[in-house]
Amino acid sequence: MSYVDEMIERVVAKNPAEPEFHQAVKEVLNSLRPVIEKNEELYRKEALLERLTEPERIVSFRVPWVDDKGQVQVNRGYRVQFSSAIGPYKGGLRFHPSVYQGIIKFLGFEQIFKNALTGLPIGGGKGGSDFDPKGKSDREVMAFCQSFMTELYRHIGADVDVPAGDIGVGGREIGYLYGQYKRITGLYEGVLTGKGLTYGGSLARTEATGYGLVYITDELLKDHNMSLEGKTVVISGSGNVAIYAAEKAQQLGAKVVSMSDSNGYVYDPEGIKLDIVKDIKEKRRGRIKEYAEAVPSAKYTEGKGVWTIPCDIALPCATQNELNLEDAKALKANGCFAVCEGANMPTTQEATDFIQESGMLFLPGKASNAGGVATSALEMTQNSERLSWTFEEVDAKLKGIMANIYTQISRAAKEYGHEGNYVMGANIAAFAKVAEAMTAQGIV
Ligand code: NDP
Ligand code: 2IT
Repeated sequence: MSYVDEMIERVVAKNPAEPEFHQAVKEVLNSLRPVIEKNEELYRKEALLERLTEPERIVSFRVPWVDDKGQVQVNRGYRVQFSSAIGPYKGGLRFHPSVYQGIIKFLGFEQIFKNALTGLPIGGGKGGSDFDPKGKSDREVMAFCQSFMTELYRHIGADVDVPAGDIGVGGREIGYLYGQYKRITGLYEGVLTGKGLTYGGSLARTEATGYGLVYITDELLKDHNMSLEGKTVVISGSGNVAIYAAEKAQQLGAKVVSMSDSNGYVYDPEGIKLDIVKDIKEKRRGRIKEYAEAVPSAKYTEGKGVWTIPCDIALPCATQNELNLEDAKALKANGCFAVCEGANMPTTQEATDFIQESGMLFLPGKASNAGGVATSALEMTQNSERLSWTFEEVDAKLKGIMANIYTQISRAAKEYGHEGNYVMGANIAAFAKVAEAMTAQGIV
């Protein structure tokens, strides 16, 4: 049996009941086949793939807190420190009721490769909790964050492991987490990114993931002699990534006609008015349904179905496996020609295969959403030199990083005879860097 097939069997057997982790590992290993086959003997001897798929460390901990009624609640917290081959562990924290070890491991595994593509010295990690911030008061969120950090602080540090936001973790949560870290350790250091601008945050970090997604989509289109100008775009989600993807797409001349949340989606043929979405989501923490109540041209539909809206370009920016084979077929039938992932693994494997086989363009999240973590790394740099760069400086660097990622992944795909297969290109280019660093550092 080939080394890759052996490894896939081993990962499934050793990590039972973690389907998202299996899915992420299979996608990476399957696309690495041509590289692994070339060096099979060496990699087997070094157990490179065994080491790559085994996290360096996982911590799981109790998070007790008191709700507004005086009732004690208990959640479970996680931090997966997956790989420090190319730098300190780096990756977000997700607070969502669906969080369990398998989700954090899939995200941490993806993060290794994504971070490698940024060209910056950051390793792969991820963490979070099954805590649901939805409907909680600010005091409850603070109580949870303080309790979470009271355990997490001992595992992290500016040169050790630097968490940030993800689903359910935005500026408010990062603030509470940072305050508690500082209180316990007495250190004012860049231990978290996505911080507020008054206490060490970087300009453009809030916008970075969404902007970066659109910058690399623009690179992809340019390479295929097209542009965003006049294109119709459907975006799922209405959180941090979705909002700033919509903003940049509009700035570049596209028309965004739809956004969603876990309850349903809105369709606005006149183009989404982002100030209204921002007011609902960023200020009032409301539901996307309220958009249709405020905008007469918009229609709200309960449930999934955002991918049935005709568009040229689809940007899934909500969560894993939100775009399945049926959705992909609907997009294709309606004339969509490009799917670029803003979320982590939003497209199922079957849908990805269909999209690629049917000749649509496809950018995998580990390349196309890397602008967020790249800008986090720029925040770390600014914290280390105790300086703050201007918005324009950070944005220009982000744009350069996204262009460089596009060049790397398209070149790697071509080199291995799979031109236009950016999944293979991303995995191969990222693996080359991580594998070289692992080999150089010996058996650790
Ligand atoms: P937010 O919490 O800001 O927004 C998440 C959005 O996705 C919300 O609209 C939410 O709807 C929706 N959503 C979440 N879970 C589900 C679900 N199970 N089903 C349907 N809709 C869902 O998160 P982000 O925008 O930060 O993250 C979105 C995606 O982007 C995630 O996959 C994340 O891992 C990825 N990502 C984020 C980066 C960042 O910098 N923030 C960087 C790179 C990737 P609702 O409010 O109803 O829950
Ligand atoms: O998935 C991701 O890359 C993030 N949630 C951002 C991680 C970070 O450290 O900025």
